[in-house]
Amino acid sequence: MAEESKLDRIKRLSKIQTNIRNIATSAHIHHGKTAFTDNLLAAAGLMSEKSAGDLEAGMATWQHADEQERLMTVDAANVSMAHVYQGDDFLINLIDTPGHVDFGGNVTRAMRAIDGTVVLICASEGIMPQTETVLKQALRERVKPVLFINKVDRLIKEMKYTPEQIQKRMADLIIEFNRLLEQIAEPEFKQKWKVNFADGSVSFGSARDNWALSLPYMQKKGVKFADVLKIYELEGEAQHQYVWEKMPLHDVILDMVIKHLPDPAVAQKYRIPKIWKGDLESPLGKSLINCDPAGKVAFVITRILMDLKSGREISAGRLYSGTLKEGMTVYLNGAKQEQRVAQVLMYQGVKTEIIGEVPAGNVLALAGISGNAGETLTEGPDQPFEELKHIFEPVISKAIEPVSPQDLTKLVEVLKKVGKEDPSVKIEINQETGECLLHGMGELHLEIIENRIITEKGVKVKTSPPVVVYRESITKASPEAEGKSPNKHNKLYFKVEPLEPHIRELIKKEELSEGRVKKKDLLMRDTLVDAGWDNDTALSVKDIYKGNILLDATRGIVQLMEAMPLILDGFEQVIDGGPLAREPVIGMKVTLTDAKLHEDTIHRGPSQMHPCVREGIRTAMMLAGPVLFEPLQTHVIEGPQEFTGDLTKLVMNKRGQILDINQEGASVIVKAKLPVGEMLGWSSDLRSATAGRGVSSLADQGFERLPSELQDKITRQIIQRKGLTAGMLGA
Ligand SMILES: Nc1nc2c(ncn2[C@@H]2O[C@H](COP(=O)(O)OP(=O)(O)OP(=O)(O)O)[C@@H](O)[C@H]2O)c(=O)[nH]1
Ligand SMILES: [Mg+2]
Repeated sequence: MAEESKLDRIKRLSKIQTNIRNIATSAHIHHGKTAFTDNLLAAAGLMSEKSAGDLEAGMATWQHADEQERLMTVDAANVSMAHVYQGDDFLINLIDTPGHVDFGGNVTRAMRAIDGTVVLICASEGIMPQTETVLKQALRERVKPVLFINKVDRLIKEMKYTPEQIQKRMADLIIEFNRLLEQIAEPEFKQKWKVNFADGSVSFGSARDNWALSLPYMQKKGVKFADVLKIYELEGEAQHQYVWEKMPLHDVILDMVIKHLPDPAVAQKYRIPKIWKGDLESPLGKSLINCDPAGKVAFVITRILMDLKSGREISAGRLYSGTLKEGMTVYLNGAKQEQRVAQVLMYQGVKTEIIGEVPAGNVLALAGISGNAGETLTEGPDQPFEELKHIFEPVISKAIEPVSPQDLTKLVEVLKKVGKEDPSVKIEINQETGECLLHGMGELHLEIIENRIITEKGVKVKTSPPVVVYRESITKASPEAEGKSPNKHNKLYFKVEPLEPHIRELIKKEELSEGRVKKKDLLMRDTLVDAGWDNDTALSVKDIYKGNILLDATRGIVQLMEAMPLILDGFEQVIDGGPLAREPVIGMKVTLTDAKLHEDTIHRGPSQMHPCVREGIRTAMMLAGPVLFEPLQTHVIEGPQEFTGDLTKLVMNKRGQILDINQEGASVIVKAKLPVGEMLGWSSDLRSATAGRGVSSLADQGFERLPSELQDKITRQIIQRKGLTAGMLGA
């Protein structure tokens, strides 16, 4: 019999749900995710074993030149491979995620596609702020973690630890990891998902040197803890031989992944109720819970790639239910259109291969479909999955323009593609002036995007220096304010007031879902009543948009139902650009108190209703103590102790606030909150303040009121930069 090809094997395994694991790597920047992924690919015969984890030789998952240049992962990379484990064949669909926070949106989206993740921590650096963030991202999607303590070679070679000290260090890291998990996880998983050394849900090793161990594996193979030291008494081929025989990384990791991470059918039972809010008793609901290949199709796009050579659009994602076949027509619930699946692809290593059809429970890719990341594909209109929302928002912007003005149309086209490929960048194109704005997560993010537009998309562009994105909000309740339609036939009355902080928190934590409320939402009512609102107010919510709420307190106005979609449009327009400087609005509760509407729909179309709503809400806002909010970031800064003074000075000079100072060995760890507006050029400032030895990582981000003495100055700056005129501002 002819030997089964690698592709046929993947095809065969894609149908055996119990033998599939959909997983990712999650970690703080540079803790070794890609070296780890390379190791697994090499063992599956999908890349040369010799260069696995060898940075200079190039990581197999790095598809863009900038990743090799900067030696860091930017895009999440999907790979699939088959492994034999204890005589049985398994399909591992793995997503290697980036560690730099600017690319954290890719992590959020990857979590939707998978069920389990290997969290890596560097044995020497330990748990870092970003470890906490990635764990949050995983648990939010009910993705189960296992732990790999990487870079143990550093404890041996650099820190000269004894085996006892190594063991102690690992025990401490496990305790710390579990404490974190207990803090973040939902009650149901707090205990269940703790990792431990004894059962093999923790392993340790060195992805660079291709070895790993876990307790069950050591027992099975008769490897002793002290054998770890022997690795580093050997060199080159002898070392390679030794670890390959006694403790090959892939074998130990597969042991951990296959035993402790769920197959798709097991995972969907508890993941679906969290990420899909439809009726679980409906046919689709049942099929999703059972991961039924014979059920109706439900696929979520988690990543869009434009093929560098052909320019073809590929949509990678997860199939939760049904079977996707080439030629099938599917419905995109976000775009509200039908499209035809031209090809069904699966990954083999880093490449996509045409496969014809794939059943539920797999990570795969489609050609012929053009949607946005987060889109739900079903057979005909159906309940979509919950929105994929990243924990941080873009806070840095740059204006971008083509070097030759005749390239503007091309640039606009390219920007639309860029926005699709990377939903963490927000593209704003002013239709009248042709001005294009890029909003991104940080300076590096925008730099990478700009370079890719030039090198990969072939448009020569220039950009403005980066500026910070502010927010507008209000400080007190307003009296009722009126908005009139241009034809004077319609009048709307609004009140605005600050939204209670605990309600904002509920929206942030997604316990209150954003979106327009079409029919009575009892679940939302209960949540709001529990939070202290009365029943009627809770039932009057019409829209939750970007952290703001619109309530309808009117009674018995005949035409209001009909006019409501236009009123919500107008509300959302105000939220996207407030009265002070057209910056986005946060933390506001708007109440529609009364309405006088023309009987005839002709007199209350969008061109009448939109300005009417905008005028009403913006007038109310101007009477409610409007202020600018600025983005602030909490950073954990680490440097040698002798630089403590320089570090605190640096923070103070940037209007920063020190939250905590701790000493750990020879290092000082400063936790500080800094305004993003003062942080442009932060990495080089930090380097010069600490002779290149300080590092900082982002722990949190939020918006706070800009100090009073800066309100006018910054408002004027934004107005000038945007070229806004008096007539365009205020109400
Ligand atoms: N000493 C040591 N270094 C390692 C080990 N694994 C990875 N590295 C090094 O750590 C650096 C980062 O490795 P990567 O695999 O790119 O880490 P990553 O987590 O994918 O990085 P990002 O994707 O940019 O967050 C490289 O210099 C690797 O050679 C290890 O086990 N031991
Ligand atoms: Mg990487």
